[in-house]
Amino acid sequence: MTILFEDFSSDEDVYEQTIIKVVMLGQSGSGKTSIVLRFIKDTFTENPKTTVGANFFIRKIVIDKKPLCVRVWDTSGQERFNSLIPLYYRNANIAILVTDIKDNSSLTKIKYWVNEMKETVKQIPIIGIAINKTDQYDETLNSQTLEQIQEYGKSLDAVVLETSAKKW
Ligand SMILES: Nc1nc2c(ncn2[C@@H]2O[C@H](COP(=O)(O)OP(=O)(O)OP(=O)(O)O)[C@@H](O)[C@H]2O)c(=O)[nH]1
Ligand SMILES: [Mg+2]
Repeated sequence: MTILFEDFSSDEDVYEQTIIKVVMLGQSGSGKTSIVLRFIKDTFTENPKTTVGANFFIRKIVIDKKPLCVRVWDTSGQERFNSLIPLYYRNANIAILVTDIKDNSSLTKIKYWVNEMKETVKQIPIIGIAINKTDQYDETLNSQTLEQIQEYGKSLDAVVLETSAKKW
């Protein structure tokens, strides 16, 4: 499979034809915004601002010569915004659940969102799990969390990827 990235500047009509709606979900600090900014701008910041509510990003890509317009809703992981999140996952084609390999509680948070989606949406989005911050992986400290997230991903039949927004 070939994936090409292009600037979102021209031929918008063509790219409006196939739209993929993606929602980022996961605990505050797990790296949702960092992954999105890596995807959109190929940048990384050590101290980004925490997301307030949700932010919208857009990028067109070409997969196997097929142009796609990817629309990403990057949501906040802060509890105070929990009531807003269904607005963003309700119409999504893909939900990317982001976990932090160093933080077992980030697994609890994605389980929470999967259960919420199952209870409130007729057809839940395709689920991808990002096990993020793998550049900081320490086998002694983090292998159990890694295994638990992988097992959970398998139980959902989800695509599970080990990621680092910092070291691409
Ligand atoms: N080492 C390392 N740090 C990362 C990575 N991804 C994100 N970070 C750092 O983790 C912190 C939180 O990242 P954010 O992208 O703001 O996390 P978020 O999930 O968007 O957080 P909220 O907006 O509060 O929900 C920042 O200091 C990032 O620089 C990664 O892959 N590796
Ligand atoms: Mg964020």
